[in-house]
Amino acid sequence: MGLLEGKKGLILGIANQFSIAWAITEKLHEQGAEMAFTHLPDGDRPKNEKKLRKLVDPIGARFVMPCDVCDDAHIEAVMVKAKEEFGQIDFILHSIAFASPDDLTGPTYAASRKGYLQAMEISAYSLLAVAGAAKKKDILSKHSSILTLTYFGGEEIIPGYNLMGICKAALECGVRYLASELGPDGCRVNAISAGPLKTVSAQGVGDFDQMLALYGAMSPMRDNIDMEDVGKSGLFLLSDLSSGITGEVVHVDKGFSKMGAPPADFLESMKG
Ligand code: 0WD
Repeated sequence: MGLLEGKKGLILGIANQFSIAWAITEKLHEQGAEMAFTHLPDGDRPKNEKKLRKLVDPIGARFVMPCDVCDDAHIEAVMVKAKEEFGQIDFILHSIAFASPDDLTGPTYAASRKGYLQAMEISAYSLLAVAGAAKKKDILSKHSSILTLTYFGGEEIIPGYNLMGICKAALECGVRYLASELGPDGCRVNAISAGPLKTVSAQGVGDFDQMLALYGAMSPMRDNIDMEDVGKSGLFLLSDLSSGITGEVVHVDKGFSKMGAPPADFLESMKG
């Protein structure tokens, strides 16, 4: 029997097959989870819905709905549908972030007020909004788990991560407050702080290839993570295997964030 047999959940943030949320979804599906999915609303051409359906229809998506997390009515509609379809849910995966390139690529002191607010709304506030809407509809089961995705640039300075680092700091703090507020209902809230992975969102972050090279050379494992690594950790945090863990930011980064100085072989390679 799968780890998630009989468990139901919502997945927010699959853009395509390279999305982190898809890697986690595949693991959840292997373990028997039943899931529903949201995508960014489409304009005239249904490309987001189409890309998502191509992935999730074959694994038995219970429903697929548009949801712009900037719109409370969209979030509410998803929760209403989830209640109709599932009654209660056992997990929510929030794998969403956005900052406009104009505001992301410059120094943080040059970010526009509007860009800052938009990035914060989509990348940090949305977790509170989604968790709040689920609580209001009373759809979280007594042993539920909410998981979001963050990055080390929210804890320490990562040149190029800029405004998104500020958003991730807020998101991680939100994880802790939500954990304390939803804990009495039996709901756990955690984040995975993932090492760099080539996805659509990652393309907006400066010097991405250099970052991959740095992780490969400097991390304790001298390696980068892959989708399998993040998928398995997502499964762990959304399942009962992590029943004692809440309010945590779990680093899935081959240990990069634990290094206080470069290892000797890295320094040696700099000489050559
Ligand atoms: O290296 C990486 N890729 C890392 C990503 C390292 C560490 C953390 N992360 C985080 C990201 O910051 C994000 O929070 O993981 C999360 C997922 O990122 P991803 O899988 O790298 O990115 P992607 O496949 O682009 O999915 C993010 C999605 C959006 O995709 P697009 O490409 O269409 O922007 O977030 C969704 C959208 O599907 N999204 C929204 N969903 C609802 N409402 C909104 C919105 N307003 N804006 C973006």
